Formats: sequence, C-alpha cells, structure tokens
Amino acid sequence: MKRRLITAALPYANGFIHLGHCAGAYIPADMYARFLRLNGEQTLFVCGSDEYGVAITISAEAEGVTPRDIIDKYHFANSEAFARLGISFDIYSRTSEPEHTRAAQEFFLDWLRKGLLVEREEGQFYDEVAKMFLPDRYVEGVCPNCGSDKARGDQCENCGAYYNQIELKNPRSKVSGQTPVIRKTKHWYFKLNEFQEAIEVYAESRAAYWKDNVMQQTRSWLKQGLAERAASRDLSWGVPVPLPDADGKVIYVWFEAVLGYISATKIWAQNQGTPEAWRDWWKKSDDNIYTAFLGKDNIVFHTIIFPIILMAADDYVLPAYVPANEFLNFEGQKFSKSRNWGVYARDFLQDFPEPAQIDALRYTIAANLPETRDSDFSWKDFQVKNNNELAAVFGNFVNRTAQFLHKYFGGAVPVLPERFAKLPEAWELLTDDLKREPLGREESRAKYESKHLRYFNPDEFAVLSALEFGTRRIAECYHSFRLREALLETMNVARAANKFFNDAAPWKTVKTDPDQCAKTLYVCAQLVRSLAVMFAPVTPNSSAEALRMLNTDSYTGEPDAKAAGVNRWNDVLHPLLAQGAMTAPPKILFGKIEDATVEKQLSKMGTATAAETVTEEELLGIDDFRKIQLRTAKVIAAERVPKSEKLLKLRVEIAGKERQILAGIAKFYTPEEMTGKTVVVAANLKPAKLMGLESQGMLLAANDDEGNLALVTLEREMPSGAEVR
Ligand code: B3M
Ligand code: ZN
Repeated sequence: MKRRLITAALPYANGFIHLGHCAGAYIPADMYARFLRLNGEQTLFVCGSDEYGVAITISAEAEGVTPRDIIDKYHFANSEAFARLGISFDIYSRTSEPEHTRAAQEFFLDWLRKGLLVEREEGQFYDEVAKMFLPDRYVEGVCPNCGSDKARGDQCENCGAYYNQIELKNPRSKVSGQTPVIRKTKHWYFKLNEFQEAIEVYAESRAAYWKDNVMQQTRSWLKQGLAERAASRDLSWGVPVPLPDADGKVIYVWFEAVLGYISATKIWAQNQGTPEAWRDWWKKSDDNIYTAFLGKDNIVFHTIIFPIILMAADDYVLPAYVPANEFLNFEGQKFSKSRNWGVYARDFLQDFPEPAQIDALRYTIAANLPETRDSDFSWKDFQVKNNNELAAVFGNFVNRTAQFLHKYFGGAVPVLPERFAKLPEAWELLTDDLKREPLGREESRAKYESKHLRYFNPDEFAVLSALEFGTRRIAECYHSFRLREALLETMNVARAANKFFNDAAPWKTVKTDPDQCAKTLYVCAQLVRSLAVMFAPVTPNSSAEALRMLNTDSYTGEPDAKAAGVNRWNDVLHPLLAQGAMTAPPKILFGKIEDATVEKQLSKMGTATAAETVTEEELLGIDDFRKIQLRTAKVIAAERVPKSEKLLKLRVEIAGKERQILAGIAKFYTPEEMTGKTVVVAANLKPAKLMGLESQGMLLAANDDEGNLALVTLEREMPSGAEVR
C-alpha cells in the first residue's frame, strides 16, 4: 500500500497565523489529507513551528523578552488555533525540540563528511549598533546590478539578481538603520552548485505535475546557476554548528527548518512506540509519495534546497508534488500586521467558536483558494458562502430529509415497498454501468437511462448519475490539487440532490403515492450520508454532525490508523443505510450569519494608511507638502517617561532653539542611544499633550508589517535646523 507523506510549511513562531497562512498552505493540505484518509490511503500529515532565525531574536529584543518567550507564545497559540480549525496533523511539533537539534546536526556532519561543505572566511555586514552580523533580509541598499535602491541582502526584487550581500552599494542595516561595516567571519558553505544538474533533471521530471508558478520560480533559480550558499550564521539562537571551533555559529535556518519535517516524523514515531517507523515514510521508495504544501514565498526551498539536502543524504523520498498557493488578500488589500489589516485565526475563533462556523470559514477559504493567483477574503463573501451555499444547499437538503423522515417515517430510513424491493441491487447495477465507462452526465443518460428506467425514473437516474459523475470528478480534482474545483463539484452534487428533492416532491407523493414517497426518501437518506462524506475534507464538523444524525460511521478524515484500507470515498456511491434504521432528531447544521455580524467584523479591521488607499483627489500638491516644515534636529537629552513602555521624552535643538518632543520609540531605542543622534522632525505641528507632557513636534520613523520601527536619520552629519524636503 502506498504511503502518502504530507508536510505543510512550518510557520515561523514569530507571529500568530492568519487566514492568509490558512489559504496558502494549511486548509489545502488538510483537505488533501482528509480526502486521502477517506480513500483509505496510509497518510502522515506533519507540521510544526519554525522556531529559529534572526526574526525571532529581533522580536525578542524589541519586546524585551527571551527568544524562548517569543516561540512559546506563538507555538502554543498557533498549535491551538490549528487544532480548533480542524487542521488534522498527525503531529504538530517544533524545531526547538532536542530531537530536531540532533537531526539537523547529524545532517550537517554528514554534509561535512561527504565534502559538501567548504569552510571559508568571508566579509559580511556587521551592525555595530545592534552588535550583530546582518542576515540577508536585514540589510538593504543599492542593487549592484540594476541600481534599484530597495535591493535586499542577497537578492534584488527589482531585477531578480542574486549576489553576495557585501556587493550591495550604500548598505543600510534594517535593524538599527545604520551603515554596517564589513567584518570577516567564518562559515561553512554548502556546495549547492554540485547538484545543479541533478536538480534540473528532478525539477523537469515534475514539470507535468507542478503548477506554473512553482516551475517558473524553480527554473529561474536554476537558470541563475546554483552557487555555494552559507549553511551557517553568526547567531546565538539556532541549532549550534556541531564543530569545536564554531562558537556562536548556528546552522542557517533554511538548511535547518526543512529538516523539521524529518525530526517531527521521528518524534511522531517515538510517540507511536515505533521509533524506527519514521524511516518508512521518508525512505526512497516507489510506494512513498511526498507532497509539500506551502505558500509561494517558500517554493525554491522545497523544490531546490530541501531536495538537494535529501539527495545528499541519499535514500530519501523527494517531493513529488509541491502545490504552492499564491497569497490571500483581505477586503481587496494585502495583509498588514502594522495596519491591523487582516484576520488572525485566533481572533476569528474568538468571535466564531462554533464548529459549524469554523466549517463555514474553511468552506469560504477553500472556495477562494489562491491556487493560481492571489485571491481575496471578504466578510460579505463569508456571509454569502455560509447563508446561500452551506445553509441553503447542503444544510437545507440534510434538514428537509431529516424533517421528512421524522414527520412521515417515524425517523427511520424508509423500508422499501414490495414494488421497489429490488432498488438496492438496481442501484449497484446502475453504479457499475456508470463507473464502467467514465462518461459525462449527458452521455451516461443517453447510454444507460433506458436500461435502468425499470427501477429509476428520470429524476432518480439524474441524481444518481450526478453522484457518480461528481464523485469521480471530485477525486480527479483532489489528486491534481484543484481543490477549489473539488469543492465546487461537491456543491454541485448537493445542488443536484436538492433539485431531486424538489422534483420528486415527496410532500405531494406522501398523499398521492406513498410507495414512491418512501422510495424518494430512501434515496435522499442515502444521499445525505454520501454528501456528508464528500464534504468532510472541507466541513468535517458539520459532516460528522450529519452522519451522527444518521446513526452511522461519522469518520471525517482525522488521523486514524484503522482508516487505512477502508475506502469510504467509494462507499458514497452505495446505499449503505439499512432500511428501517433509526435516525436521530434533525438539527440545523448551519446558522445564518447576519449583516450586523459582517459590519462588526469590518469595523474591527484597521484603517488602511494613506499610502495604501490614496485616491486621485487625496494626492497632495507640492505646495501642500511644503506646508510641513521638516527639519534636522539634534537630540541633546533623552529619558524614559514613567508608566509608559513606548514613550521617550527628548530635548532637541533645532538651529540653536531647544524644544521637548515625546516619541513612541522606547521599545526600539534607549535614551542613551538617542542622545547625540541627529533626527528629522516635523517642526511646525501644533503642540500635543501625551501622558500629561507637552510634545512640540514629531520624529519621523518607518514602520514595517512586522511591527518593527526604524528612525529616519541622516547618512552623514548635517547641522540641526537644516530643511528636509
Ligand atoms: N517558516 C517560512 C514561513 O513561515 C518558514 C517555512 C519553513 S518550512 C520548512 O513562511
Ligand atoms: Zn537589481
């Protein structure tokens, strides 16, 4: 039996997961895992928190806590959010586990033994204020290739060129804002270039299965030519390089994080009491199929870096599928932490704790997955998807059937009258015909309807052929990672069932032809069960609820060793509910979402800054801009403001005149650091009162999406009072 290994990108333990993460990797991965388990496939779904990297040390610094405090806060919050969202990991681990350190260090020593690492001392940017070497993402400057002034440490987003960070012109540290110096430092460089050809062959062999966005990014990286890449960093927070002369050196997070999938599997195997079982899932074998889910910013680390690491270790399975998604926007705009623009999973769960509401979110995200381009989440769409689709179609069909069974059949699945006693066998014969030749709906009708009209009227034939066609189509979509379409096809079967109920009009036949009414409700009861299973990968809670109403197997794809080998997906084609079987009292599956709820949620989303929503009429004329007097100012004294975490009280001098300014920078700068600094202030603002103190002006500072702040300063000395324009 095949083993289906699934990983989802390890979220940084440096922030709370939001719905964009869910759409990028976690909901699609969970849909796929549940679908496979419902098909009886051996499945292992692995994830965990990515807990190392410089971003975590910078957050810890900014919050005045330890990196351990940061990762614990986010690991536990995200782990709980995933569980409540029904993301059915077999294990959600974390890279701060000792098992991960051991695994990563073993790989590092293996690379060394195999001569894949070259030790080199090279110049790297060092920030003397922040007292740290600068990883690529924390230094920016002018691109050596195209001159763009927004180039990052290792890659220019403007022209795509890759280079060594010390080739950057006018470099600036994104930590302190200062110009970094170059210091020699020793690192171990991984010879990625030695795998250039092997990776090209591997990637091209997957071209038919990987999406365009994945192949494009992979090919463009390979076209640049793989170069040696530092596999270590000067950091205190990470997996230590396991060598004697490597104090203060850690394995670079992008060679270490991906190994988190393997260490998590090892921990999972230990937890199962079969510590060696992890190898069954990771060894190279025709029976092992590995799928890696992630967002588009992690593609090359899963189609190039991780496969190289696995090739170097030999005997490991390589990612067969890498269904990377694009990004999810919110109400038409990019997610922004600093502007509070977006929806965090924990906040959603706070306001919508009910399982059916969580299903509605899963459904809305699944219906809008950014599979080929960025997509959008809106609260209005959430309401429409819940009210007009889940409640009005799937929920309505379940409810009408259940209500009818309780009103006219004592709550039982109808016993078929003599004249329809052969229906179950006829159902199997019809399904065999429909399955034999995968035809479209129209061709099936043309070919088979007359043959089966003895037992099925056209409405019944139509709904059973919709079921067979839909089940087959949905499976095709799941297997090719067209999950939006899989959900659409699932909803189409639910629409066909609703249409069948309307066309069969049991509320009439219950008076005019009770036998026919019993037959109709027998078919509907079976369809409720089938639909509940088909929706289970997306709405596991409500599907389980519907299955419990039918007093039948309510498995919806969670990790369960006993599920392997039981093909519940195929079972949706068969009338498994026994005649006369009792059902539980009906329950409404999906409550309505009111307009007021949508309004409340919209009001909670931050106000977008002018930069994001400037419209034509809001554009400033140059004369307007000149009204603001921007001046250089020398900080002559600085002190903290009692009872305020954010404020520093500054005395500044502008062209010989002193004034007091209060600035919300205490989390990023100490009074000592500020004294003597030249800053830029808006000098003609009306004085404001903050914490009872007067502020006569405002410092200029940049804020990014991660909540970091950097002062606007001068790159060379200027007298105070100089005009900035
Ligand atoms: N944590 C990047 C991210 O969160 C990184 C993924 C690691 S997967 C091994 O987007
Ligand atoms: Zn460039």
